[in-house]
Amino acid sequence: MRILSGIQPTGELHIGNYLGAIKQWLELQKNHECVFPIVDLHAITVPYNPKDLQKNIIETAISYLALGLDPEKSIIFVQSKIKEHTELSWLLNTITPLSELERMTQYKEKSRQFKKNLNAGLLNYPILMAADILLYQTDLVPVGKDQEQHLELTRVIAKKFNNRFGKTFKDPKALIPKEGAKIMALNNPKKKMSKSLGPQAYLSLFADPKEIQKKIMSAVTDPGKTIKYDPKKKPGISNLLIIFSLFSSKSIKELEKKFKNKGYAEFKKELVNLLILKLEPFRRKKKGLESREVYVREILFQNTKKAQVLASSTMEEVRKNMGLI
Ligand code: ATP
Ligand code: LTN
Repeated sequence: MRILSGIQPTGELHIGNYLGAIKQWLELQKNHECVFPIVDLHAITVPYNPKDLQKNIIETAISYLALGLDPEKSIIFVQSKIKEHTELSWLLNTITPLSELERMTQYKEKSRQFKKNLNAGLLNYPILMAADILLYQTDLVPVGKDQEQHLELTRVIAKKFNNRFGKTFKDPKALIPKEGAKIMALNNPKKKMSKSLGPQAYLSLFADPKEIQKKIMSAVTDPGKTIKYDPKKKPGISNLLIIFSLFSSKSIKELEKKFKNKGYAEFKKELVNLLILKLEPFRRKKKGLESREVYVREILFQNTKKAQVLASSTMEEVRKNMGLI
């Protein structure tokens, strides 16, 4: 099976990105052909600074390697290096209903957030994402819950194309984890943890012990004292319970029992210790790679060549089927 998933180089990767997506990637790369573009063309649909973008692209590549993505097994590259992504995106534009794009939740949210910079790219964002996926004849797309709607739209686009021009694309499916598909922000457990919500909202996967302590101890919790999983009434502590459970491989039930007569502070202290232990290897590995940018760029370069072969092959078929010379 072919697996594909992307992350925008918009800042530091956080535990939400890991639990929702990257943890699955690490499992999948053991037995499947995986393609992991760093989707820089998606990142420019919101206001950004070109210098920061360049830095973030390399940072994301370094982070991928530090987290354990293996460039011998998985194809890690920068989306904009393969022109076929934009080419296919344009072609898919011509068959995508405007009404589908306008009802996308991410578009509605981001267009509210960036009222002053409402560009067409933000609306067409899911078409570029569909192009990423369909270009590589993807079977499975491991993502967090927030991307489910975009995946459904990708399938609609693929079906429409295949009906109109003959079978060209595979029908890709979303792979969303049962637990951890939507980790909430530490400073506001009613919002999704996001890179773009600012550093108080997320815990970086490369945070040092001091930062882990500060962020977790000050994470917003709920009135009351009991450590109980109840996302509606106790969103703060429920979010921390999910994080604890997924990093410790203990069930939520087990944790509720363990912390039955204990308060939030004690629970948080144990979570801090757990996260220090689990995140330490990531931080160590990233530090080592930071001084090896030439090596990282070489990996991206070599992997781009592999991606290019796959992308060119699909595009040849697409052009032929659409009647382009
Ligand atoms: P941005 O703030 O720039 O939109 P983000 O932090 O929301 O960034 P993305 O680059 O949009 O991250 O997402 C990368 C991957 O991580 C996607 O598969 C997405 O579904 C997943 N993901 C993002 N945030 C979370 C979260 N809070 N919980 C679980 N999965 C998440
Ligand atoms: N829209 C996604 C990022 C993304 C993606 C993809 C995910 C772009 N192209 C292809 C999976 C497959 C997001 O997380 N915001």
